[in-house]
Amino acid sequence: MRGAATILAFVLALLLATGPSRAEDGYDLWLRYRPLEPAYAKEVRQIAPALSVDAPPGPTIDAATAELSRALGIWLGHPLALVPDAREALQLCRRDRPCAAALPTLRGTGPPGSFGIDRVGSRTVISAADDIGLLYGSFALLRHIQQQAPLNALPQADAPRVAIRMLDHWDNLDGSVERGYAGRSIFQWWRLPGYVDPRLTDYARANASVGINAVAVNNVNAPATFLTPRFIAKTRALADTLRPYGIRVFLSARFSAPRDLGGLTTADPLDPEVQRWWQTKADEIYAAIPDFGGFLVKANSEGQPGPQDYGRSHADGANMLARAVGDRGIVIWRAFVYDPDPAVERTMQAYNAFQPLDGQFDSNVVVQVKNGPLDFQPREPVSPLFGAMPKTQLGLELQITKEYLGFSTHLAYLAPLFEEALDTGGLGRDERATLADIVAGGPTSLIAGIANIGSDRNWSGSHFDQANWYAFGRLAWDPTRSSDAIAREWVAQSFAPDPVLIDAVVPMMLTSRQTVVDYMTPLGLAHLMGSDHHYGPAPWVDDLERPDWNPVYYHRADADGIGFDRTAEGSNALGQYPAGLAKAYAEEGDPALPFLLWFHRKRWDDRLATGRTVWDELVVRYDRGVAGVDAMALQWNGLRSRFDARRHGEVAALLAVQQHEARWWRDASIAYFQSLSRRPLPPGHAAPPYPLEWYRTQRFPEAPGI
Ligand code: BDP
Repeated sequence: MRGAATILAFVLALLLATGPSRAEDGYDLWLRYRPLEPAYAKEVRQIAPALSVDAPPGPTIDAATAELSRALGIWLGHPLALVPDAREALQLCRRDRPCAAALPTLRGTGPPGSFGIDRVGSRTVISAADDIGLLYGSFALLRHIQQQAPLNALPQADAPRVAIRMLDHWDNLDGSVERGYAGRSIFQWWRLPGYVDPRLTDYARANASVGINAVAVNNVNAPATFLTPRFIAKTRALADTLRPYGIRVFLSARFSAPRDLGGLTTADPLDPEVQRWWQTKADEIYAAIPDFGGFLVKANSEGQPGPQDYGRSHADGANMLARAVGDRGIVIWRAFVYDPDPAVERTMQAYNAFQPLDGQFDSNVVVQVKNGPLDFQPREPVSPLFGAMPKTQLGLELQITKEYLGFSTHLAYLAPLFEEALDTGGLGRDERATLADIVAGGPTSLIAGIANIGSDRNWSGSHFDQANWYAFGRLAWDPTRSSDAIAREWVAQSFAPDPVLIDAVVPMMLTSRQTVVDYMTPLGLAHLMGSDHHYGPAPWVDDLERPDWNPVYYHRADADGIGFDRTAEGSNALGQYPAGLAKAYAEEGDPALPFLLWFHRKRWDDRLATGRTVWDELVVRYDRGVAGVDAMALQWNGLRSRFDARRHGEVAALLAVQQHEARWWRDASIAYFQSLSRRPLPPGHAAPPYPLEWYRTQRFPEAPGI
């Protein structure tokens, strides 16, 4: 009878979960808490039949309790009971409480947010030194259960390796999102502070579930309006909503604010009045938001004001703001800058501007460097600044939104891109140190990602783009995690813990970024996208204001050959790297040739390690990219029965768009490069269906994200 009742309850739960009221629209992200296999559910009921809390009451404990109740309420088949007696219960145990005395080891001690999960007799104990550790531990337990991972593997401990794990929203005052492909901004500035969209609590839950603990809520290209009292009140409402989830709020600050708002005639960082203005402004913000994270600044870049307007250095500007903030927070100063002299090679400009300033930044300044020296391309070598500023706290900036990788229409799982950067070794004085080593550790260590989150029901514009938000958080917490392991846990939680499904989808995800590289920017090419909106191919563009904004600047193709000579004979950007890494980057013996045309100029007929000529290899790569998308679409369509209809159909529709656009990229690029190379296509490779002129005249003024 009991067995029958259990099965009935399971079937009912399944019906409830999959019925029309719970259609899978992606809103729940990876926090779906769907019914478990009956045998596994039974084990879960044994290890967590009720909840007991030994921690002082507070909003973060409430958040943990609410999350556990939400999930276990489904899995137990009845509401989770809160019990005072911890025997036979799941327990939240703060380590300064009596409950900790019985813990076998002090597992999970470490920086803020560290936690342990132990079985102690018949208790399951999530323990931590702070409330946020208890919340993170709760999410870790739920992640484990959602994957139906063995419960005897539960003793676990985890500690973040990076202190500040941050999302940068490029969200504007008017609700638009720069480089946003998932709808409007989730921050409804006009309705704040009176009305805070309940959706923001779900946003906070999702972030906390992967360890994200900081957000900059406005675009780096921000007007000073965000620093007015009206907007400080709005930001405070956001901070109050996010705080229980351990998330601190930052604001992008416009460097000219003392002039724009304060009526001063200058924003010179060495001017005492300017310094006073920022000090007063910082005090005003901290009075409203005591745990305000600090300022994020884009200065002297793409038209933004900065200290160089007054003949001062980036260090002068950053330190002035850092002193206004004091020990209450930090200043994140972006290294994405341009040299006023466009004759300086583009990829060398940030290094030239910042490396000489090493040692001049105050201790609460973090210099935030994009992963590559150019601009979030599908593939770039690592920025040479990493390792070259040992006396400066450097943070890593990644782009989660796919400005240059097909918006939210193309399937590209970005963890392999992030991982490729993080695993790069030979950057610092210690040859063995990787980028992950350089970035991790210390109280102001920072990894930031440009968010891909918007008002779309599914948050990220497509279901697979949720994986990039997820993977970013998991890697920011521990930059040594593998992209494969992250994909596996994401698929299990977001779709189902079904090994057949996981083994089919994960390889697809893992190759998807290389596929994009192949059909957009093969062999180390970069920046071939349409002007401004960056949608689609435009390798022919040569008329923009600065030479280094033009695609022709980057590929340098002509009748003789293609590629950018960045060796000692050329711009010598290679010289900005330590010798070992420079040698690896210049390597031409490996048939993968990831950076061939980034560092070398080649003649069309030069023979490569693949055995083909440069021209033939280029064509082969474009076609490999197209074939890669076709393979994904085929694989996905064959999996229909394993997925809910709605999400399967939405992904299939986007893959069809990607098939179309990959061909467009391939055809336009080949048509253009062939007009220069004048070589025939290798046998078996089809000619583009339209003449070059057709591709050149396509216009997309309505493309999103500008
Ligand atoms: C570029 C984007 C631009 C950003 C800029 C930045 O196209 O929208 O403002 O980066 O990072 O890639 O500041």
